[in-house]
Amino acid sequence: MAELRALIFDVDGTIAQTERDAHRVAFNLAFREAGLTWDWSESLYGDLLEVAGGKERIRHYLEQYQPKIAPDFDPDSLIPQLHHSKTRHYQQLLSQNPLNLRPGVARLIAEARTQGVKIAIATTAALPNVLALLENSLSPDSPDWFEIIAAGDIVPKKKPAPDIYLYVLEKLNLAPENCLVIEDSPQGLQSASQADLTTLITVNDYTKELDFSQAKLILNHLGEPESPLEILGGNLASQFRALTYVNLDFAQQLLSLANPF
Ligand code: XBP
Ligand code: MG
Repeated sequence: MAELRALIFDVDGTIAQTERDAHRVAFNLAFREAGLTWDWSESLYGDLLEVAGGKERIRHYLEQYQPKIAPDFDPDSLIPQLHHSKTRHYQQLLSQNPLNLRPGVARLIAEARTQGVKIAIATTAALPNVLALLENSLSPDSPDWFEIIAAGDIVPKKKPAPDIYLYVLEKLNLAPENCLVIEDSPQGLQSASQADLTTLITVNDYTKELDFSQAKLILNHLGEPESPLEILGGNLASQFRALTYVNLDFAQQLLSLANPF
C-alpha cells in the first residue's frame, strides 16, 4: 500500500485566497509607487494568473499589454524593482489585515503534525510572501512546522514545470507515492503530475472554470465538520460520495486508490 508520509501544500489560492485582495492590490500599489498608470483589474488579473510567479507575470504583462513602453525602460531592472516593492506592500497588507486560511487547512495541518505526517510547501510565490502569510494567518512559529518550504526562485523553472515538486521530493527524501499534493490551479496540477504526485484540487473563484480533467478529485474546499465540502468532479469522485471534510484517513484512501500497485 502507498503509505501517506507527507502532505505538500501549494500556497496561493490553496492555503488562502491571496490573489485578488492581496497580491493583486500589492502589484497595483507598486505600479503606482513607481509612477506607472498600470492598474490590474480583478478580471485582467484572472487572465494574468495564467503565468505563475510575480516577476514572470509582470514581464508577461509588459510584453502582451504594454509593448509600447518607452524604450529607455529596461525590463531587466524595472521588473525586479517593481517586484521588490510589491513584496513589501504584500507583507504590509497581510500584517495589517491577516487573511483567513481556507476551510480545513489549519485543521488538516494540525492533524498531520499530531500524527507524524510531514508537511511541506511548493509554491511559485517568493519566500518572504509565504512567510508573511504563514506567520500572520497560521501561527508566528508555523514556518518551522514545515519540513521544507520550497518557494520562488529556488528552482529555475516555475510551475507548470515539475521542478519545484521534484525539489520538495528530494528534500523530503520520499517517493511520490508517499505524498499527497493539495493545489488550486491547472498549472499546479500539471507541475505535480509531471513529478508523478497524486493531487487533490480545491478550486477558488479564479480557477473553478478551468480545465482539471486529469484530476483525481476536485473539491470546493477541504471542508470542516460544521461546513461540509462539495465534490465538483475528478475521476475518483464516485468513490467519495459521503465525504464531508478532508482528514488524514481520507488522504490515505485517496493516495491508495491513485497508487494501486
Ligand atoms: C501563485 C503565484 C505567485 C503569486 C504572486 O503561487 O503564481 O506568483 O501570484 O507571488 P502558488 P509572488 O499558487 O504556486 O502558491 O509575487 O511572490 O511571485
Ligand atoms: Mg496556487
